Amino acid sequence: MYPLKTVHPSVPPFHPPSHFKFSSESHFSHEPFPHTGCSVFDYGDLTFEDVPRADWNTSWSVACAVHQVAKAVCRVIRDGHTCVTLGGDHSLALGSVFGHSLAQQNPAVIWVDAHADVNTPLTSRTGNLHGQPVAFLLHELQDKIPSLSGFSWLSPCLSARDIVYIGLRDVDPAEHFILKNYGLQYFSTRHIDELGIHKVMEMTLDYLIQHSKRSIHLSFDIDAFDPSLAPATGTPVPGGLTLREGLYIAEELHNSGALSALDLVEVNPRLGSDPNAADVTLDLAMDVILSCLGKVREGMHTKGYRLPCPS
Ligand code: 4U7
Ligand code: MN
Ligand code: MN
Ligand code: MN
Repeated sequence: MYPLKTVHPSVPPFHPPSHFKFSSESHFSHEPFPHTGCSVFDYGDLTFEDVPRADWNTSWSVACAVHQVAKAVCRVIRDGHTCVTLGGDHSLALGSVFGHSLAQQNPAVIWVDAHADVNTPLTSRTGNLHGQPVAFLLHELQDKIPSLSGFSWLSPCLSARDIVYIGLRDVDPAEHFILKNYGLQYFSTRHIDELGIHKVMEMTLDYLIQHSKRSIHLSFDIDAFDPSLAPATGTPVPGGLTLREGLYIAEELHNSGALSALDLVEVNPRLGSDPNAADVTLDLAMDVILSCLGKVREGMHTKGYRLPCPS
C-alpha cells in the first residue's frame, strides 16, 4: 500500500520533506496522471516489519502497519493535497481515516462497501480486523472495544453522524444492530435500486457536507462492485454495484471539491478464478481512482485547444 500525492498543474513541483520516512526505493514522479489534469507524486511503498505468517492477522502486526499508514496519510494531507492509499485489506482505513483526522478537523467518511466493517472484536465471527475498522474509529462504540495490543496510538475520531455507507448487502446481525441503534446512515444496494445512485449521492452529500466545509474521506472497498466486475477480492458478494454506479459515486465526489483522501482497498491480484481476474479488477480500481481525480466519461479537452484547419 502506498499513499500518492496529487497536485494540480499550477502548483509548483513538490519535493517531499526529508523527515518523511518512506522506503529507500521510493521514487517521486512528476508524470501527469492520465485524463485528470493532476500531477502525481508516488511516495513509494511504506516499509513494514516482516511478520511470520502465523501472526499476519494479529492485532500487533496490523496495528504497527496501520500506524505507519496514519502518519503517512496525515503528512500528505497536511501538505494540502489529496492522498490516495492503495490496499491491501480494509484495516488500513483505521490508519488512513485516523491520519486524515489528525490533518483536518472532523472529516466526513463515505464507506463504499458490500460490508459494514463495524464488527467489534467481541462480535466478529471471523476475527478479521478488516471487518472491524469502523468500530475502532467510532466514539460511540469505545466502551464495546477491548484494548488490543499495538493500538495505543489510536483514539476514536468519528461520530456515528460522520459516516455514510453505500453498497451494503452483507451485514452481520451485530453490525445491523449497531447501524440501527447508533443511527448510522447507510444506503444498501436495495436503497440504490429504489432511489437510483443520483439521489443516493445527493442525499449523502447533503447529509455530510451541506452546512459545513469539511473534507471528505472516501474509503472504497472494491467488493462494493459486483463480483463479475471485481473478481480479484477476498470477500465477494453477489448483487453489487454496476460500473456506472461506481463511477458516478467517484465523479460526484470529485465534483464536490471536498475529497481529501481516497482509500482503494481489497484488490487482491492473487484471487479470482480466471486468468483475467486480476487485470479486470485492477483496471476497475484504476477507473475509480481516475474518476475521483477528475476523469469524466463525456471526455475533455484542454483550454487552448484549436481545431486544425486545412492549409
Ligand atoms: B471487508 C465479515 F463475517 N463481516 O466480519 C467479517 F462476513 O473489508 C466480512 O469489507 C468482513 O472486505 C469483510 O469478517 C471485510 C464476515
Ligand atoms: Mn471493507
Ligand atoms: Mn467489503
Ligand atoms: Mn474483504
